[in-house]
Amino acid sequence: MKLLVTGGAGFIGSNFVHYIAKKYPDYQITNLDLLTYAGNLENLKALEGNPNYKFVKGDIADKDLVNDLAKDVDVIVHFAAESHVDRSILDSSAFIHTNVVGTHNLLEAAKNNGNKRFHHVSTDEVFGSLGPNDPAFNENTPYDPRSPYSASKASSDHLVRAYYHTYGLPVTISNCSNNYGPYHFPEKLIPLFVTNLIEDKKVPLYGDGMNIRDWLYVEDHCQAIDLIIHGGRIGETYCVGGASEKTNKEITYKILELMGKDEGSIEFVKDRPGHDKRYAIDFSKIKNELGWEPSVSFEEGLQKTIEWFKNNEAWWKNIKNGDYKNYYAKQYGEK
Ligand code: NAD
Ligand code: TDX
Repeated sequence: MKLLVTGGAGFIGSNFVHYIAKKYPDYQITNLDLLTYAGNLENLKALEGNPNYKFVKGDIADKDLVNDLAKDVDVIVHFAAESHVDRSILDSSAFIHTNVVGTHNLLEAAKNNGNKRFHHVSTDEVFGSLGPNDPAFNENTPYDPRSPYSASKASSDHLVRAYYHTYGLPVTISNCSNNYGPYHFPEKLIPLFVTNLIEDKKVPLYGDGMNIRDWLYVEDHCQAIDLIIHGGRIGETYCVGGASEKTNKEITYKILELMGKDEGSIEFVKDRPGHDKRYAIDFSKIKNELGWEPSVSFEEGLQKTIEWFKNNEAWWKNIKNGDYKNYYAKQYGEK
Protein backbone atom coordinates (compact mmCIF):
# COMPACT_ATOMS: atom_id res chain seq x y z
CA MET A 1 0.00 0.00 0.00
CA LYS A 2 1.20 3.52 -0.81
CA LEU A 3 0.34 6.12 1.82
CA LEU A 4 0.54 9.88 1.59
CA VAL A 5 0.76 11.12 5.17
CA THR A 6 0.37 14.88 5.68
CA GLY A 7 1.84 16.51 8.79
CA GLY A 8 4.03 13.48 9.46
CA ALA A 9 6.74 15.61 11.11
CA GLY A 10 4.39 16.72 13.88
CA PHE A 11 3.48 14.99 17.11
CA ILE A 12 0.79 12.45 16.12
CA GLY A 13 1.85 12.26 12.46
CA SER A 14 5.42 11.21 13.34
CA ASN A 15 4.16 8.62 15.83
CA PHE A 16 1.88 7.31 13.05
CA VAL A 17 4.71 7.13 10.49
CA HIS A 18 6.82 5.12 12.98
CA TYR A 19 3.84 2.89 13.80
CA ILE A 20 3.11 2.10 10.12
CA ALA A 21 6.78 1.64 9.16
CA LYS A 22 7.15 -0.89 11.97
CA LYS A 23 3.89 -2.77 11.48
CA TYR A 24 3.83 -2.77 7.65
CA PRO A 25 7.49 -2.57 6.56
CA ASP A 26 6.54 -3.08 2.89
CA TYR A 27 4.16 -0.08 2.78
CA GLN A 28 5.50 2.99 1.00
CA ILE A 29 5.10 6.17 3.00
CA THR A 30 5.40 9.68 1.58
CA ASN A 31 5.37 12.32 4.30
CA LEU A 32 4.30 15.79 3.13
CA ASP A 33 5.01 18.43 5.76
CA LEU A 34 5.67 22.16 5.64
CA LEU A 35 7.96 22.04 8.71
CA THR A 36 6.20 24.89 10.47
CA TYR A 37 7.29 25.63 14.05
CA ALA A 38 5.58 22.33 15.02
CA GLY A 39 7.23 20.13 12.40
CA ASN A 40 10.52 18.56 13.38
CA LEU A 41 12.44 16.01 11.30
CA GLU A 42 14.31 14.92 14.43
CA ASN A 43 11.11 12.96 15.16
CA LEU A 44 11.82 10.79 12.10
CA LYS A 45 15.58 10.42 12.25
CA ALA A 46 15.32 6.64 12.70
CA LEU A 47 13.68 6.38 9.26
CA GLU A 48 16.36 8.23 7.31
CA GLY A 49 17.68 5.86 4.65
CA ASN A 50 14.61 3.60 4.75
CA PRO A 51 13.82 2.94 1.04
CA ASN A 52 10.07 2.81 1.76
CA TYR A 53 9.98 6.23 3.40
CA LYS A 54 10.20 9.59 1.61
CA PHE A 55 9.96 13.12 2.99
CA VAL A 56 8.63 16.00 0.91
CA LYS A 57 8.75 19.51 2.30
CA GLY A 58 5.71 21.46 1.13
CA ASP A 59 2.39 23.10 1.86
CA ILE A 60 -0.83 21.08 1.66
CA ALA A 61 -2.33 24.22 0.11
CA ASP A 62 0.11 24.02 -2.84
CA LYS A 63 -2.16 22.82 -5.69
CA ASP A 64 0.44 21.51 -8.15
CA LEU A 65 2.54 19.75 -5.53
CA VAL A 66 -0.40 18.03 -3.87
CA ASN A 67 -1.94 17.06 -7.20
CA ASP A 68 1.36 15.44 -8.26
CA LEU A 69 1.74 13.55 -4.99
CA ALA A 70 -1.86 12.30 -5.07
CA LYS A 71 -1.35 10.63 -8.45
CA ASP A 72 0.81 7.87 -7.07
CA VAL A 73 -0.81 6.90 -3.74
CA ASP A 74 -3.58 4.58 -2.56
CA VAL A 75 -4.55 6.31 0.68
CA ILE A 76 -4.17 9.86 2.00
CA VAL A 77 -3.97 10.11 5.80
CA HIS A 78 -4.39 13.75 6.69
CA PHE A 79 -2.84 15.00 9.96
CA ALA A 80 -1.38 18.35 8.85
CA ALA A 81 -2.94 21.20 10.77
CA GLU A 82 -2.34 24.16 12.96
CA SER A 83 -3.18 22.45 16.24
CA HIS A 84 -2.72 24.78 19.22
CA VAL A 85 -5.85 26.49 20.60
CA ASP A 86 -3.91 29.32 22.30
CA ARG A 87 -2.16 30.22 19.03
CA SER A 88 -5.53 30.29 17.22
CA ILE A 89 -6.76 32.82 19.78
CA LEU A 90 -3.76 35.09 19.12
CA ASP A 91 -3.97 34.82 15.30
CA SER A 92 -6.16 32.42 13.38
CA SER A 93 -5.07 33.13 9.79
CA ALA A 94 -2.69 30.15 9.56
CA PHE A 95 -5.52 27.95 10.91
CA ILE A 96 -7.80 28.96 8.06
CA HIS A 97 -5.00 28.54 5.50
CA THR A 98 -3.92 25.06 6.57
CA ASN A 99 -6.96 23.51 8.22
CA VAL A 100 -9.58 24.82 5.79
CA VAL A 101 -7.88 25.81 2.51
CA GLY A 102 -5.23 23.07 2.81
CA THR A 103 -7.81 20.35 3.52
CA HIS A 104 -9.93 21.55 0.59
CA ASN A 105 -6.89 21.39 -1.68
CA LEU A 106 -6.11 17.82 -0.60
CA LEU A 107 -9.74 16.79 -1.20
CA GLU A 108 -9.60 18.28 -4.70
CA ALA A 109 -6.38 16.38 -5.42
CA ALA A 110 -7.91 13.13 -4.12
CA LYS A 111 -11.03 13.66 -6.26
CA ASN A 112 -9.14 14.66 -9.42
CA ASN A 113 -6.83 11.63 -9.28
CA GLY A 114 -9.40 8.84 -9.37
CA ASN A 115 -11.19 9.38 -6.03
CA LYS A 116 -8.39 8.33 -3.70
CA ARG A 117 -9.20 6.89 -0.27
CA PHE A 118 -9.01 9.76 2.24
CA HIS A 119 -8.80 9.58 6.03
CA HIS A 120 -9.21 12.85 7.90
CA VAL A 121 -7.79 13.14 11.42
CA SER A 122 -9.99 15.43 13.48
CA THR A 123 -10.70 16.34 17.06
CA ASP A 124 -13.37 16.13 19.75
CA GLU A 125 -13.18 19.93 20.08
CA VAL A 126 -15.55 20.33 17.09
CA PHE A 127 -18.42 19.23 19.36
CA GLY A 128 -17.99 22.15 21.78
CA SER A 129 -18.03 22.07 25.56
CA LEU A 130 -19.88 19.69 27.90
CA GLY A 131 -21.46 20.42 31.27
CA PRO A 132 -20.48 18.19 34.22
CA ASN A 133 -23.43 15.79 33.77
CA ASP A 134 -23.84 15.85 29.99
CA PRO A 135 -23.43 12.55 28.12
CA ALA A 136 -20.11 12.09 26.29
CA PHE A 137 -19.73 13.17 22.65
CA ASN A 138 -20.57 10.57 20.01
CA GLU A 139 -20.78 10.48 16.21
CA ASN A 140 -24.25 12.09 16.28
CA THR A 141 -23.39 15.01 18.56
CA PRO A 142 -24.16 18.30 16.77
CA TYR A 143 -21.14 20.44 15.91
CA ASP A 144 -20.61 23.47 18.19
CA PRO A 145 -16.99 24.65 17.85
CA ARG A 146 -16.05 27.56 20.12
CA SER A 147 -12.41 28.47 19.36
CA PRO A 148 -10.91 29.56 16.02
CA TYR A 149 -8.97 26.25 16.06
CA SER A 150 -12.02 24.05 16.57
CA ALA A 151 -14.05 26.14 14.09
CA SER A 152 -11.37 25.55 11.44
CA LYS A 153 -11.33 21.79 12.19
CA ALA A 154 -15.15 21.67 12.08
CA SER A 155 -15.03 23.39 8.72
CA SER A 156 -12.57 20.80 7.41
CA ASP A 157 -14.79 17.94 8.68
CA HIS A 158 -17.77 19.42 6.81
CA LEU A 159 -15.74 19.68 3.61
CA VAL A 160 -14.62 16.04 3.91
CA ARG A 161 -18.25 14.90 4.31
CA ALA A 162 -19.34 17.13 1.44
CA TYR A 163 -16.81 15.42 -0.87
CA TYR A 164 -18.22 12.03 0.13
CA HIS A 165 -21.85 13.00 -0.53
CA THR A 166 -21.23 15.11 -3.63
CA TYR A 167 -18.43 13.27 -5.42
CA GLY A 168 -18.47 9.84 -3.80
CA LEU A 169 -14.94 10.39 -2.44
CA PRO A 170 -14.18 7.38 -0.21
CA VAL A 171 -13.60 9.17 3.08
CA THR A 172 -13.51 8.40 6.78
CA ILE A 173 -13.10 10.81 9.70
CA SER A 174 -11.84 10.21 13.24
CA ASN A 175 -12.61 12.66 16.06
CA CYS A 176 -10.17 11.98 18.87
CA SER A 177 -9.66 13.36 22.35
CA ASN A 178 -6.41 14.84 23.76
CA ASN A 179 -3.32 12.79 22.88
CA TYR A 180 -0.08 12.66 24.85
CA GLY A 181 3.20 10.75 24.51
CA PRO A 182 6.63 10.94 22.79
CA TYR A 183 7.34 13.91 20.45
CA HIS A 184 4.51 15.98 21.97
CA PHE A 185 5.38 19.61 21.27
CA PRO A 186 6.21 21.35 24.58
CA GLU A 187 3.61 24.11 24.20
CA LYS A 188 0.79 21.71 25.17
CA LEU A 189 -0.21 20.97 28.77
CA ILE A 190 1.54 17.66 29.54
CA PRO A 191 4.89 18.20 27.74
CA LEU A 192 5.08 21.84 28.87
CA PHE A 193 4.53 20.88 32.50
CA VAL A 194 6.89 17.90 32.44
CA THR A 195 9.73 19.83 30.77
CA ASN A 196 9.22 22.89 33.00
CA LEU A 197 9.52 20.67 36.07
CA ILE A 198 12.69 19.00 34.77
CA GLU A 199 14.06 22.55 34.41
CA ASP A 200 12.85 23.45 37.93
CA LYS A 201 10.41 26.01 36.56
CA LYS A 202 6.78 26.60 37.58
CA VAL A 203 3.80 25.20 35.68
CA PRO A 204 1.12 27.67 34.48
CA LEU A 205 -2.34 26.29 35.28
CA TYR A 206 -5.16 28.22 33.55
CA GLY A 207 -8.09 29.56 35.61
CA ASP A 208 -9.11 27.29 38.49
CA GLY A 209 -7.59 24.17 36.87
CA MET A 210 -11.01 22.46 36.87
CA ASN A 211 -11.45 22.09 33.08
CA ILE A 212 -11.74 18.47 32.03
CA ARG A 213 -10.16 16.71 29.07
CA ASP A 214 -10.16 13.03 28.03
CA TRP A 215 -6.62 11.70 27.45
CA LEU A 216 -5.40 9.00 25.06
CA TYR A 217 -1.85 7.66 24.69
CA VAL A 218 -0.76 8.54 21.14
CA GLU A 219 0.04 4.97 20.06
CA ASP A 220 -3.55 3.96 20.79
CA HIS A 221 -4.71 6.75 18.47
CA CYS A 222 -2.36 5.45 15.75
CA GLN A 223 -3.85 1.98 16.14
CA ALA A 224 -7.38 3.37 15.81
CA ILE A 225 -6.44 5.12 12.54
CA ASP A 226 -4.77 1.93 11.29
CA LEU A 227 -8.01 -0.01 11.89
CA ILE A 228 -10.13 2.69 10.23
CA ILE A 229 -8.02 2.92 7.07
CA HIS A 230 -8.03 -0.87 6.72
CA GLY A 231 -11.55 -1.73 7.86
CA GLY A 232 -13.59 1.41 8.51
CA ARG A 233 -16.84 1.91 6.65
CA ILE A 234 -16.62 4.52 3.88
CA GLY A 235 -18.43 7.78 4.64
CA GLU A 236 -18.38 7.11 8.39
CA THR A 237 -17.05 9.03 11.37
CA TYR A 238 -15.45 7.30 14.36
CA CYS A 239 -15.08 8.90 17.78
CA VAL A 240 -11.85 7.84 19.52
CA GLY A 241 -11.25 8.38 23.24
CA GLY A 242 -9.20 7.25 26.19
CA ALA A 243 -11.92 6.56 28.83
CA SER A 244 -9.80 8.85 30.96
CA GLU A 245 -11.45 12.12 31.96
CA LYS A 246 -9.29 14.26 34.22
CA THR A 247 -9.30 17.84 35.46
CA ASN A 248 -6.16 19.77 34.59
CA LYS A 249 -5.53 20.05 38.32
CA GLU A 250 -5.62 16.24 38.76
CA ILE A 251 -3.12 15.86 35.92
CA THR A 252 -0.88 18.53 37.40
CA TYR A 253 -0.88 16.86 40.84
CA LYS A 254 -0.17 13.46 39.25
CA ILE A 255 2.79 14.88 37.30
CA LEU A 256 4.09 16.63 40.43
CA GLU A 257 3.86 13.36 42.36
CA LEU A 258 5.58 11.28 39.66
CA MET A 259 8.34 13.88 39.39
CA GLY A 260 8.91 14.32 43.12
CA LYS A 261 7.67 17.95 43.22
CA ASP A 262 5.03 19.72 45.31
CA GLU A 263 2.26 22.25 44.73
CA GLY A 264 4.72 25.10 45.26
CA SER A 265 5.57 24.53 41.57
CA ILE A 266 2.04 25.50 40.46
CA GLU A 267 1.34 29.01 39.26
CA PHE A 268 -2.35 29.77 38.66
CA VAL A 269 -2.53 32.11 35.65
CA LYS A 270 -5.23 33.95 33.68
CA ASP A 271 -7.74 31.64 32.03
CA ARG A 272 -7.81 30.88 28.29
CA PRO A 273 -10.58 33.02 26.65
CA GLY A 274 -13.64 30.87 25.82
CA HIS A 275 -11.99 27.91 27.62
CA ASP A 276 -14.08 24.78 26.93
CA LYS A 277 -15.11 23.24 30.23
CA ARG A 278 -15.24 19.54 29.50
CA TYR A 279 -14.65 17.00 26.72
CA ALA A 280 -15.60 13.32 26.93
CA ILE A 281 -15.88 10.64 24.25
CA ASP A 282 -18.20 7.68 23.81
CA PHE A 283 -16.09 5.35 21.63
CA SER A 284 -18.58 2.44 21.47
CA LYS A 285 -18.93 2.64 17.67
CA ILE A 286 -15.24 1.95 16.92
CA LYS A 287 -15.20 -0.62 19.72
CA ASN A 288 -18.22 -2.51 18.32
CA GLU A 289 -17.31 -2.23 14.63
CA LEU A 290 -13.52 -2.50 14.65
CA GLY A 291 -12.73 -3.96 18.06
CA TRP A 292 -10.68 -0.93 19.10
CA GLU A 293 -10.30 0.27 22.67
CA PRO A 294 -7.52 2.08 24.50
CA SER A 295 -4.78 -0.30 25.64
CA VAL A 296 -2.62 2.04 27.73
CA SER A 297 -4.01 3.37 31.03
CA PHE A 298 -3.46 7.03 31.88
CA GLU A 299 -1.17 6.11 34.80
CA GLU A 300 1.01 3.90 32.60
CA GLY A 301 1.01 6.32 29.66
CA LEU A 302 1.92 9.29 31.83
CA GLN A 303 4.82 7.39 33.41
CA LYS A 304 6.10 6.33 29.98
CA THR A 305 5.77 9.92 28.74
CA ILE A 306 7.67 11.41 31.67
CA GLU A 307 10.42 8.81 31.15
CA TRP A 308 10.58 9.69 27.45
CA PHE A 309 11.00 13.40 28.18
CA LYS A 310 13.65 12.65 30.81
CA ASN A 311 15.54 10.48 28.29
CA ASN A 312 15.22 12.91 25.39
CA GLU A 313 16.29 16.22 26.89
CA ALA A 314 18.19 17.25 23.75
CA TRP A 315 15.00 16.90 21.67
CA TRP A 316 12.87 19.29 23.74
CA LYS A 317 15.70 21.61 24.80
CA ASN A 318 16.44 22.23 21.12
CA ILE A 319 12.77 23.12 20.66
CA LYS A 320 12.56 25.33 23.72
CA ASN A 321 15.69 27.27 22.70
CA GLY A 322 14.76 27.36 18.99
CA ASP A 323 17.82 25.41 17.76
CA TYR A 324 15.80 22.64 16.10
CA LYS A 325 14.84 25.02 13.29
CA ASN A 326 18.39 25.95 12.33
CA TYR A 327 19.60 22.54 11.19
CA TYR A 328 16.65 21.66 8.96
CA ALA A 329 16.17 25.25 7.79
CA LYS A 330 19.61 24.89 6.16
CA GLN A 331 18.56 21.65 4.47
CA TYR A 332 15.05 22.58 3.36
CA GLY A 333 14.83 26.39 3.46
CA GLU A 334 13.24 28.67 6.02
CA LYS A 335 9.48 28.71 6.63
P1 NAD B 1 1.25 19.21 15.46
O1 NAD B 1 0.99 20.69 15.55
O2 NAD B 1 2.19 18.56 16.41
O3 NAD B 1 1.76 18.85 13.99
C1 NAD B 1 1.21 19.41 12.83
C2 NAD B 1 2.13 19.11 11.65
O4 NAD B 1 1.52 19.63 10.46
C3 NAD B 1 3.51 19.75 11.77
O5 NAD B 1 4.51 18.82 11.43
C4 NAD B 1 3.47 20.90 10.77
O6 NAD B 1 4.74 21.22 10.22
C5 NAD B 1 2.52 20.34 9.73
N1 NAD B 1 1.85 21.41 8.95
C6 NAD B 1 1.23 22.52 9.43
N2 NAD B 1 0.76 23.26 8.42
C7 NAD B 1 1.07 22.60 7.28
C8 NAD B 1 0.83 22.88 5.90
N3 NAD B 1 0.18 23.97 5.49
N4 NAD B 1 1.26 21.97 4.98
C9 NAD B 1 1.93 20.85 5.38
N5 NAD B 1 2.19 20.56 6.67
C10 NAD B 1 1.77 21.42 7.61
O7 NAD B 1 -0.20 18.55 15.53
P2 NAD B 1 -0.65 17.17 16.22
O8 NAD B 1 -0.92 17.42 17.64
O9 NAD B 1 0.26 16.09 15.80
O10 NAD B 1 -2.05 16.97 15.50
C11 NAD B 1 -2.15 16.26 14.26
C12 NAD B 1 -3.61 16.22 13.82
O11 NAD B 1 -4.39 15.56 14.82
C13 NAD B 1 -4.24 17.60 13.65
O12 NAD B 1 -5.08 17.55 12.53
C14 NAD B 1 -5.03 17.81 14.92
O13 NAD B 1 -6.13 18.65 14.69
C15 NAD B 1 -5.47 16.40 15.23
N6 NAD B 1 -5.71 16.09 16.65
C16 NAD B 1 -4.75 16.38 17.59
C17 NAD B 1 -4.98 16.02 18.92
C18 NAD B 1 -3.94 16.27 19.98
O14 NAD B 1 -4.23 16.05 21.16
N7 NAD B 1 -2.74 16.73 19.65
C19 NAD B 1 -6.18 15.38 19.28
C20 NAD B 1 -7.13 15.11 18.29
C21 NAD B 1 -6.87 15.46 16.97
O1 TDX C 1 -0.05 26.05 29.97
C1 TDX C 1 -1.17 25.51 29.94
N1 TDX C 1 -1.94 25.51 31.07
C2 TDX C 1 -3.19 24.96 31.10
O2 TDX C 1 -3.86 24.98 32.15
C3 TDX C 1 -1.68 24.88 28.75
C4 TDX C 1 -0.87 24.84 27.49
C5 TDX C 1 -2.93 24.32 28.81
N2 TDX C 1 -3.69 24.37 29.94
C6 TDX C 1 -5.04 23.75 29.94
C7 TDX C 1 -5.94 24.16 28.80
C8 TDX C 1 -6.76 22.91 28.54
O3 TDX C 1 -7.87 22.86 29.40
O4 TDX C 1 -4.83 22.35 29.77
C9 TDX C 1 -5.81 21.77 28.91
C10 TDX C 1 -5.11 21.13 27.73
O5 TDX C 1 -4.58 22.19 26.95
P1 TDX C 1 -3.75 21.91 25.59
O6 TDX C 1 -2.65 20.98 25.89
O7 TDX C 1 -3.45 23.23 24.97
O8 TDX C 1 -4.82 21.08 24.74
P2 TDX C 1 -6.32 21.41 24.26
O9 TDX C 1 -6.58 22.86 24.20
O10 TDX C 1 -7.24 20.58 25.10
O11 TDX C 1 -6.27 20.83 22.76
C11 TDX C 1 -5.58 19.58 22.47
O12 TDX C 1 -6.48 18.51 22.36
C12 TDX C 1 -7.34 18.48 21.24
C13 TDX C 1 -4.76 19.70 21.19
O13 TDX C 1 -3.84 20.80 21.30
C14 TDX C 1 -5.66 19.87 19.99
O14 TDX C 1 -4.89 19.91 18.80
C15 TDX C 1 -6.60 18.69 19.93
O15 TDX C 1 -7.53 18.85 18.89
